[in-house]
Amino acid sequence: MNILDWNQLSESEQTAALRRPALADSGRAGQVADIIDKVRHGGDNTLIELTRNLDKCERSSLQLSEQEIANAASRVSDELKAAIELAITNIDTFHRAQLPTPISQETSPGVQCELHFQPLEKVGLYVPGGTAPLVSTVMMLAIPARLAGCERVVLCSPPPINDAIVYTARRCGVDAIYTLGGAQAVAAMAYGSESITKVDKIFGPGNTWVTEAKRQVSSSVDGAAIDMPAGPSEVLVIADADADADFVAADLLSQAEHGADSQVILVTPSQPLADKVNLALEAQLAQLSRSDIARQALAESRTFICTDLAQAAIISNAYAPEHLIVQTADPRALLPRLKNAGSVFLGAWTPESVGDYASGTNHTLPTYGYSRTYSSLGIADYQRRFTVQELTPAGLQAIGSAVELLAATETLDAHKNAVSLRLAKLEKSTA
Ligand code: HSO
Ligand code: ZN
Repeated sequence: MNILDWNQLSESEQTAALRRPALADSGRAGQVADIIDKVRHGGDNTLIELTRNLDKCERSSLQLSEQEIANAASRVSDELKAAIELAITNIDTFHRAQLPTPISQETSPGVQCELHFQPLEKVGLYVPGGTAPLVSTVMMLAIPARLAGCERVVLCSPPPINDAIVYTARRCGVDAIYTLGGAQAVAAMAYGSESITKVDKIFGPGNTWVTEAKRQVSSSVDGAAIDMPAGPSEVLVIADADADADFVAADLLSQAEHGADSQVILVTPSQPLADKVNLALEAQLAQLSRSDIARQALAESRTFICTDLAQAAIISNAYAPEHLIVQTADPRALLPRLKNAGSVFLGAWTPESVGDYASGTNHTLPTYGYSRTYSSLGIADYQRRFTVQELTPAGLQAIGSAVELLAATETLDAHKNAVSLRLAKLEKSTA
């Protein structure tokens, strides 16, 4: 990785060095809009035809039958099932703990204000296929959906749908599984078809077709909401001189292998550590099946040499990474200085991989700097909150004149009247 001395860079060079590569306009907006339009009007027939033409898969029904689900499950090894069970237990435990408690608060005597939570009724999950079948993503998306209380949870994944994805979806309580991918899957979930449920919100990662389709359906009133804006995956590692260079390199590579557009950044006050990490990267790259992808990602990645860990935190905060790994002697001491990270991994024994799969936290995280304002996926994303209020006559008498005055100040007479009429009636009845 290219090593840069942070303090030798001008302010504008520092800003440029932390800038993510521009997201190439996929140039697909028009094609995606066409697909969405076709699906809206043509329903299942169009979906079957698109699956035949785009995925080279011939099916008369998009939904997996019970028999197909059972067959897929029988092909998953017991060992993998046990690993899935362990991950499910931890993800369930951590997300269950997030279930919110309603609030009921008397703000002044006779004025009761409440905050309630309600699950979204129907949600759609998208799980990519391709070279890396993301079984873990099924758990990360479906477990909170079920815990939040969503009534219907459906899942789309492109053909040939991976057996472990099917098994995990069923195990996590997904109601219907469709072999359907790309923009057509997003369109089908957003608008519904004869066999596919129209959902309120769509969750999950995808390629540029999926991302563009999610963007389009979420900006249409009768489409569907989406989880968060998408960008390439990224990690920033803060490491001190005594960090294990092999561990640091392994963590950088685990992110780099996701895609050629993944970004990985190392920030360290130690030049010797930076050099050791570069050597370790070379050695480990040689062993990776996806070394081509990782190498491309590393070409766009960099190491910054900084003054100390306090400056490392400032650099990380400015970048706002999706994942932040802290491999220092006392990682927790740095935590109060850390802002804007999607998920933080403390210490040498906490690789990002554990959060990707099985520690219990969600691996669906804001990327591309969105960690400044967006949060890691959780129960809250599958629920809506709303308020309830109820006043007694005494409660209205206590705050009524303030409301009247505020309404009058805004010259909104009808607002004022709604209170005045009632206060007058109360006065009459007590006179
Ligand atoms: N690191 C990815 C999630 C993932 N890793 C899935 C492995 N499988 C984005 O946070
Ligand atoms: Zn990962």
